[in-house]
Amino acid sequence: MASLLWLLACCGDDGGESASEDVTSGSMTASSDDPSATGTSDASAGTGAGTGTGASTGTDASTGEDTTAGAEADLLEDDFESAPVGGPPDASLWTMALVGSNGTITIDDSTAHSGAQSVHVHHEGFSTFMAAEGVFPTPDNSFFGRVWFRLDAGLPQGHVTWIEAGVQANDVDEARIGANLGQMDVNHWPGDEEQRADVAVQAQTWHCLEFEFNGAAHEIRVWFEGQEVPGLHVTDWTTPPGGDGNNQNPLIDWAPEFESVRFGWELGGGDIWFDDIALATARLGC
Ligand SMILES: [Ca+2]
Ligand SMILES: [Ca+2]
Repeated sequence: MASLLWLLACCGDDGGESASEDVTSGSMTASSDDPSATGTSDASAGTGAGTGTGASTGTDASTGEDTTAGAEADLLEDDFESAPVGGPPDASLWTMALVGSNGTITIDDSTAHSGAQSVHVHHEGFSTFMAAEGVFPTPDNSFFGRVWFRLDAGLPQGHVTWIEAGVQANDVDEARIGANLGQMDVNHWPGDEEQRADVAVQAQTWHCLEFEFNGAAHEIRVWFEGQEVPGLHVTDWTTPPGGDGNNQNPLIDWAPEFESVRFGWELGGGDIWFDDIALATARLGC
């Protein structure tokens, strides 16, 4: 009976049960829409915003943290500037991984973090991903990533995944970064262990996300706008102190053999853009 009660109390995969966890409109409003921040032309010019990391965070402290990173993108780097608009991303870097999808993944020049182009994932159906597989295996079954992402809407209440890493087959053995219940989350499958944290994601705004999948240490770390998100630091998947999650039982030696890292959208539906995706053997910074 106790386990039944636990099941009833936990696992908000459908996102529909916790209206009390409303985290809309975070207080850390960025100043990136302020035209005085760049002083030239309009926001669509892009290049100024691409170098001005301070504009997206607005704090000297976070800018300082960025300078601690800065490794080379020694595994993969794509600014989505060379592939034709309206077509798929560079096939030498990306494998389409659509499972039960009615979505699309296309190069887009309507918005960009760097240059004039980004990649737009429009998701309907089950799973709409582009996968980087040629970089694996990586040393010690570990790697870092950095991506700029832009959501059309804010963080959804339903459970969705935007980045996942694991074996090549979908939903077999993987770790995920996405959102649930209006928070960002990290999530493990199978098992559905989850940790969540409040992160000030704004609609129609480019944000920097960094991650580390450390398969040797069975660890995940996540940085948002150059600052680590403690609630998304995974070791044994138990809910961290002061954090949110659905697991109280340690999960040991959980890391998959990383063969693929996928960017896109799984579950729910919506639109996300990615730009300046980079993978490396050390932390890159924004
Ligand atoms: Ca670009
Ligand atoms: Ca998946």
